Amino acid sequence: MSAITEKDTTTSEDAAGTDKPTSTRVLFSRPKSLSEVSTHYCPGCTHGIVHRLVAEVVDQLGIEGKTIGVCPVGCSVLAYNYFDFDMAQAAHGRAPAVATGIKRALPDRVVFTYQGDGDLASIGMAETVHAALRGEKITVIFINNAIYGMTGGQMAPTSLPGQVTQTSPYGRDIETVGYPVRVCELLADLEGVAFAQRVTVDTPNNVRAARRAIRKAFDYQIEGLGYSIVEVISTCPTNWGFTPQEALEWMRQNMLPYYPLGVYKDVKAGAAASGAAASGAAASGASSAAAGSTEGED
Ligand SMILES: Cc1ncc(C[n+]2csc(CCOP(=O)(O)OP(=O)(O)O)c2C)c(N)n1
Ligand code: SF4
Ligand SMILES: [Mg+2]
Repeated sequence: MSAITEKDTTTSEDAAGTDKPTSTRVLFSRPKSLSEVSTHYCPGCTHGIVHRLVAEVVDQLGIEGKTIGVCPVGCSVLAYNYFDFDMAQAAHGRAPAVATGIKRALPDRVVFTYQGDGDLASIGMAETVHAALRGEKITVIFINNAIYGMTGGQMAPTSLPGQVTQTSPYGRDIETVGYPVRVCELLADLEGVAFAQRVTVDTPNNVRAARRAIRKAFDYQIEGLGYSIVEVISTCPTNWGFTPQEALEWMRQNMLPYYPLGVYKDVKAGAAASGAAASGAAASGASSAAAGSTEGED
């Protein structure tokens, strides 16, 4: 796909006396680390945005030759078709174990997993917690869309209280199935975790904040600081039964209050800062990301 460009408003006269633009400016182009193929994601699905952000960070760092991603089982099972660097495929929930093996065998590589909430927080919860406890020097990109997307909309460990899904037609009943898990809060207490941040991608500012978080998570891995995770509060318009626009609104109204945006652990900022950031995020919800996103572009 060719880049989208804008003609510079500065003009100069040519020989015939006609004003001609002197230059063009690139407004949008495909990151080098994304293959030139269309994705299979549904309209309004945020998986595609997050793919792009990961690819942009890999490009920024110039690490496409040493990056290895691990695909989950879920709607992003085909991520290896979209990233233009090495990828491996893990069985459902096992991405942290596969990433651990790759990183230990090839410590100079930058290794990340890309996992949905069913994959990471249900069948893969043990792998997740133990990889974090071991302080594996891997990065986890966690897509929390509060549902099992690929398999048709069953309840996930992250589905909200009262949320109607294929397997909770009367709404998630916490009396019988318990409470949704807050993964960043859970992992932040573990010694091996260097960085944990929850972001979303519903506005341009929040997209930029999400990219900064992903960049930081990769940086911390490269610096050997430990396990890093970025949780992205995401949409699944198809299984939620909404239009893309409605899905964004539902996410803001329902997910962000339960899953406050913010930094939950940052070993460089110190342990105290992480708790303060998290409780501040809990109080202010989406605004914490919006505030963070007023910083300049990386
Ligand atoms: C061992 C095993 N158990 C169950 C499944 C069925 N399965 C495939 S994808 C999936 C859940 C996907 O949901 P999530 O991880 O949230 O990803 P999403 O599609 O929402 O991005 C399940 C249960 C499987 N493929 N393998
Ligand atoms: S089913 Fe949901 S998560 Fe899967 S591609 Fe469609 S919108 Fe995205
Ligand atoms: Mg999911």
